Amino acid sequence: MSEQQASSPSRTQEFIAQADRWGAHNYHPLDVVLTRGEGCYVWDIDDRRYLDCLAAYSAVNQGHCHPRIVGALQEQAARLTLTSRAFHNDQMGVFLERLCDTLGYERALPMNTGAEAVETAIKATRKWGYKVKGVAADSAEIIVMDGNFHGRTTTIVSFSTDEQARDGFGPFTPGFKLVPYGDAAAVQEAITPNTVGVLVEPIQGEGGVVLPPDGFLATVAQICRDENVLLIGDEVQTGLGRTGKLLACDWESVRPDVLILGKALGGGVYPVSAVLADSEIMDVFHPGDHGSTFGGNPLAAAVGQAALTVLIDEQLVDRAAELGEWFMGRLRAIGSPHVELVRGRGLMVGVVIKESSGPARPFCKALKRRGILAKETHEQVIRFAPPLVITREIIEEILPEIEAVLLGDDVELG
Ligand code: IF1
Repeated sequence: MSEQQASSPSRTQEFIAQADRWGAHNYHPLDVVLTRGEGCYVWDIDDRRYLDCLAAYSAVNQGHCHPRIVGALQEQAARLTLTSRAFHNDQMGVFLERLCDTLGYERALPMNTGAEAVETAIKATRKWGYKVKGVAADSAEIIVMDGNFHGRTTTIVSFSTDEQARDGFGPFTPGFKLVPYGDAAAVQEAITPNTVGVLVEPIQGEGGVVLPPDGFLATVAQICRDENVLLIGDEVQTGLGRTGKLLACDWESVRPDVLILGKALGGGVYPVSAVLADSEIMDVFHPGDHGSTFGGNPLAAAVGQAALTVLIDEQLVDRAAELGEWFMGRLRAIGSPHVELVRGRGLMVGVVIKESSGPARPFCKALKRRGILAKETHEQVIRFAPPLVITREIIEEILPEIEAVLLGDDVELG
């Protein structure tokens, strides 16, 4: 590097400094400035290519800038983007019918972000508790799991077990009961006459790609049926093919009473989320009860339709199932002394780094230097969750790089 180069900040450093100067410091991103995305790949401002193994936390299942989804966005954006729900539009009903048909529910309530959909599901469940189950006013309880992640609103962090997610954000919303994730007996034990719902992620993503014991979801679903309690499935991250099934709940043939979708429902180009339920639950909502400026807007509806079309037409669910199992097998076969275990379902994979080898972040930094973007979660876990359009060839191509890093090459251990 020349003297001049060494002294003047690189363009990457300039972009990072600008974001740091003008933005709130609520993230600690890797030092990479991205400018272009296509399929499984993204490029930084110096035209270096990276394989994206995070897929915006499963919001880019269909790959970056999928032409059919971008095309739908462009076509609709040139015609009608936002009407508010004060008026009808010619896209929302078509999208909601498609969504309900695809997922097998009678009704859907469209929102924008995952957290808004989670909040909507909480409101629907509480209102069902009061108006249908007959729970006394303002006494509804929803059972939630240790290690949960459902978004960042003050009500949602009210039941987080992550201290940082709560620090400084009280007072908190009451009406939630924590039980250990994966412990169906504890769910049974926590139920009272005021229990209206159980909110669960089929696999805990941010919790570190944690799978519950086999049968947990099915047992909790049976408990909910027996106790007249709604099972609320948060499939914002695990849904829409990520785990090798359309929904992660499908692995145990469990049908949540209230289903929450987000992320990939927007095809990686626009925030689209939704809550799905049958009429007996969804009809607790009456005009004026709930809503959102952008919820169900024609642009989101057009993008959501295209996102579902691509998912189905390109058989991304089956691809995640086939490639995921094979990929995890190859990662285990590396036999790295730094890897505790490899866990996951489909293309939602967690590589747990041994405490003795230090945190996962240095491994992610080494992966970045080798053209692979992955993100650590909860200190010890490297999450591999590429777009579902990835191919066996692409994985074969990057496996040597992953192997070198997992064996500690170029990693600041400890
Ligand atoms: C960030 C985590 C993942 C989710 C589940 C609801 C939501 C999420 C199961 C809320 C969102 C995102 C949030 C995003 C990073 C990412 C994340 F690290 F924060 F925890 F995926 F694990 N339910 N998860 O995973 O959806 O409101 O964000 O649309 O906060 O940086 P949202």
